[in-house]
Amino acid sequence: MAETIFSKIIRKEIPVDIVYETETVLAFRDINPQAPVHVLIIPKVEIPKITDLDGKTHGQLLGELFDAANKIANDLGIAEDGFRLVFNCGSNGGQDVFHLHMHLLGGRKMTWPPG
Ligand code: DGP
Repeated sequence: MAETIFSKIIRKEIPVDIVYETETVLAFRDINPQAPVHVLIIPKVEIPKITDLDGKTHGQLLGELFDAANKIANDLGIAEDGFRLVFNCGSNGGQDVFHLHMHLLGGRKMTWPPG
């Protein structure tokens, strides 16, 4: 699959507000925030979507995405009140950018069911 805008963000060709970075993971504020805190947490390796994952190959990386979410939630002061993590997958899931990403949403009370 062709690379997405997130590859350019990883290469720092497009400026974003980075909140966390390691060798394998990048997290930055969403351009179209749906909550007071809305951060995208992505692997630097190109994986289009959830259905391209398998636990044996990607277990470590997935753990690092969740570690990042916990650290960012703490750093941005939303850990105690709670937050929501979302992976959209495919067109019915509402995925627009086909580079795996976790949405971290917080700073307000979330509603359920999601739209
Ligand atoms: P999804 O619909 O799950 O594929 O979410 C993609 C998100 O990516 C969407 O909330 C907007 C965000 N996004 C797309 N392009 C950019 C960009 O250039 N910069 C930033 N910061 N976010 C972007």
